[in-house]
Amino acid sequence: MANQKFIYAATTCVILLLGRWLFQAIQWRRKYKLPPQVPGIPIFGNTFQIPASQQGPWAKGLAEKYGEITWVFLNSSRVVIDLMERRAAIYSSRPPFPMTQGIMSRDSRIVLMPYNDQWRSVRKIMHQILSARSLDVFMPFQDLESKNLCWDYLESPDRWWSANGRYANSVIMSVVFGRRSSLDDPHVVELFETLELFLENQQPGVNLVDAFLVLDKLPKFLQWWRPRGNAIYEKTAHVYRREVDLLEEKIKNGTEKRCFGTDFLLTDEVKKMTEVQKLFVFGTLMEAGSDTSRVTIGQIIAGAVTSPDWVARARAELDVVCGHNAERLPTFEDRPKLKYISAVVKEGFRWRPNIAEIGAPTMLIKDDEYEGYKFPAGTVFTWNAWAIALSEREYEQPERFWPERFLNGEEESALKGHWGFGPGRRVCVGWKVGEMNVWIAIARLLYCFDFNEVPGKPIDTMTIPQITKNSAPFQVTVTPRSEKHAALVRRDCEAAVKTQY
Ligand code: HEM
Ligand SMILES: *[C@@H]1O[C@H](CO)[C@@H](O)[C@H](O)[C@H]1NC(C)=O
Ligand SMILES: CC(=O)N[C@H]1CO[C@H](CO)[C@@H](O)[C@@H]1O
Repeated sequence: MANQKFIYAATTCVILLLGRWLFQAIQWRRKYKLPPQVPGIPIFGNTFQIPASQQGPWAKGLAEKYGEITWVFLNSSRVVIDLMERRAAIYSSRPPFPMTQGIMSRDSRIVLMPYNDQWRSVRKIMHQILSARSLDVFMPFQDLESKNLCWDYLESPDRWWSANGRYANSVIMSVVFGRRSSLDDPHVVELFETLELFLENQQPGVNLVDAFLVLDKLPKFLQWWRPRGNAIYEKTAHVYRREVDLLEEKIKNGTEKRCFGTDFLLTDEVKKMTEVQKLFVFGTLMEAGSDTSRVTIGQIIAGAVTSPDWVARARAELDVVCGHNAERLPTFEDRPKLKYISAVVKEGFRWRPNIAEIGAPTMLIKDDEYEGYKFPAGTVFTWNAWAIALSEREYEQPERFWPERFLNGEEESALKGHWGFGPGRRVCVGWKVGEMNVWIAIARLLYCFDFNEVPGKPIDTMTIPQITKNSAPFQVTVTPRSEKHAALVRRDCEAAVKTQY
């Protein structure tokens, strides 16, 4: 009986709230002029029609059907530049996400923070460690860890995906915590699990309350998603806290290695933060710094397998610089002579936008007009990453992995010519570090290894899954280019594997 009463009360609340929301939505639509809307189920709009995965192709179809600006999706670079970059002052906030940001992140994940002082102060901290000035700090770690990566590809070719994850994670762990991570490190596995939980829950349509903010007004005990959100928060905080605790213990013991974390823990900024805010600064660096690089390296390998023509041209360049007989590994100093590799990396970021297939939503904070449309404050915008990257209006032969398109004198401007790191003021704060992670890894892997399709397991590059529970998103065989290349890896990479801190 009590149970029935509860359900009755909950249903009534939901109906009342949605009714009021619908009434307000109708009034609101009379006041503004919006681009064509996507037809959907009344009240629930498009939420239920957004597929749980493969949103990229879905959103591209949408963009083709409903014009240059849909309510949310900006489907050309021109419009992304006009709004999200030129008018960044009002297009850089985030809509509220009561589940993923509120409950799961205790309002402390920078990527979902509104455009406010809290965002500015966290962004500043991250910028200090990730910006161009600190590249000298990253480079030696990227050098060492990418040697370890080559070693793993040689010794455990079946675990190439875990090796990518270890590589990217170990670079950021070294800089932030002063410690390396090992292949199949359970802490790394768990970190990727918590990240995937976040990404999964961030998919449109997964959490009703994030699409219908009105549900957030339900009394807490009626919010059926809350216990699940709290459990995810606990798991996430535990994974972050474990690393921070370990570092603090080393500092207490006087056995720490100087790193970003040791400096950061002594700053005034950290003293102004709550414990949770502090954890999420560290946690975001670990998460954002690891997954994106492992995915991009994977995408480029998929590009190498499915269109080997460009690999031959990349190798020709590498061989001129490093020798035709596996004389030495490419290094960062070779960069001016390896323009083609820089173009390969840019093409990797463009070719199949990763993580943000449909961009990341930003919220307009002031009424605005653009090309005859009137947008109210609160409208949500996103750059339609997949649609733009694969549009013939933007790129010649967009579906082709074709590094030549970026051999245009701007090879070293990693942000130009694609939206892989996002637009405007919310642009990825770690773009330079991410780009260098991918660059040195790809230069060395292409020089030393062949990548081929596994017979009977062709790679469908349009549907490579983004959330894979720590297993490889596709299959590939990895073999050294020659016995000499294998010998080079053994000779030059073993010391890196043995290095400990
Ligand atoms: C290698 C490839 C990487 C790619 C493709 C990538 C991509 C992105 C994208 C698309 C966004 C959202 C941008 C927007 O909302 O407009 C983003 C944000 C962010 N990225 Fe990256 N990222 C990469 C590497 C990194 C690294 C290495 C770090 C840090 C160690 C990092 C930290 C962040 C942070 C903190 C944000 C949130 C920024 C904010 O909201 O102000 N990323 N990244
Ligand atoms: C710190 O010192 C204590 C006592 O000597 C020891 O048990 C602990 O393992 C040390 N912790 C670290 C992280 O080195
Ligand atoms: C890239 C893309 O899909 N562009 C479309 C954007 O919308 C206009 C209509 O306004 C279409 O003509 C484009 O094809």
